[in-house]
Amino acid sequence: MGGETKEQVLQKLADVVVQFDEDEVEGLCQLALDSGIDPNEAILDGLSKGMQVVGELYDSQEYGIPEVLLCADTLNRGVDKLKPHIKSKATEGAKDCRIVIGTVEGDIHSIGKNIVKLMLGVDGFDVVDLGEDVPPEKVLEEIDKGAKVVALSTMMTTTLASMKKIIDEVRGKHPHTKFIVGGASVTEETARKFGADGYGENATRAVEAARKVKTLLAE
Ligand code: B12
Repeated sequence: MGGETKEQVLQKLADVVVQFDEDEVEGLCQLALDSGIDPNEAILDGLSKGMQVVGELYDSQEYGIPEVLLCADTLNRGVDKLKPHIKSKATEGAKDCRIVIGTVEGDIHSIGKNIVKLMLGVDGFDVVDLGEDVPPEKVLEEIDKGAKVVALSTMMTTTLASMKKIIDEVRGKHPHTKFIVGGASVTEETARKFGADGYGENATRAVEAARKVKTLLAE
């Protein structure tokens, strides 16, 4: 590993996002790959860890929106570099399970949702991304096309009500639809209160929740 431990390389990946060093990120991702680090881990324990620090810097007003956006661009460039190297784990039957994912109405945060989308895809699920600011009607259209699982993300407390609205409206028409939810403003307790079938505080847990929900569908 050229003298560097795995922890050091992961730390560098986190730092490059915090420093929004777009010119360095691809080289560091290559270093991670050459060092034998699992690209999944490089995303979750490297690049995403950096974005968490960015969140703290934003909260403490050391970073403003322009810096945060540059950090997000850096993270996305790194993810694009690592993506082709992720080996699909292909959970059995996952490709027959379509998951509709989106960030709820009123919320435009996409970074966490996109990482969850990527990891669900890697696990073999057939993922349809509705993007951000998604109203209930858009979700309903996908349910009508055959999706049975919906994954909803929100980062803001002000948009938690939109999450509940989607769950209630979809369940009103399609009571058997399964929901998994997450995002910084969502807790396990909120998920339970909203009647969601699964919750994940990060992308790894999101995949675990999706696998569990898939088995519920089979019952
Ligand atoms: C990046 C960011 C932005 C970027 C978004 C860029 C983009 N393309 O996404 C920009 C600058 C545009 C932005 C804008 C705004 N933001 Co902002 N933003 C953030 C910030 C700094 C980081 C969020 C992030 O990307 N984290 C990194 C990712 C990897 O983590 P994550 O999103 O949590 O995702 C993980 C998990 O939550 C989970 N997960 C996520 N989704 C899902 C879904 C499922 C189904 C599952 C199971 C799991 C799961 O897995 C993910 C991967 O591990 C946070 C601060 C913070 N501390 O979080 C504020 C924050 C979310 N923003 C906030 C606010 C208020 C805003 C604005 C209203 C600011 C403004 N005044 O204009 C606008 C929003 C406009 C709107 N209508 O949406 C607040 C929300 C406060 C609240 N509690 O309501 C925060 C918390 C900052 C703060 N403390 O004030 N923001």
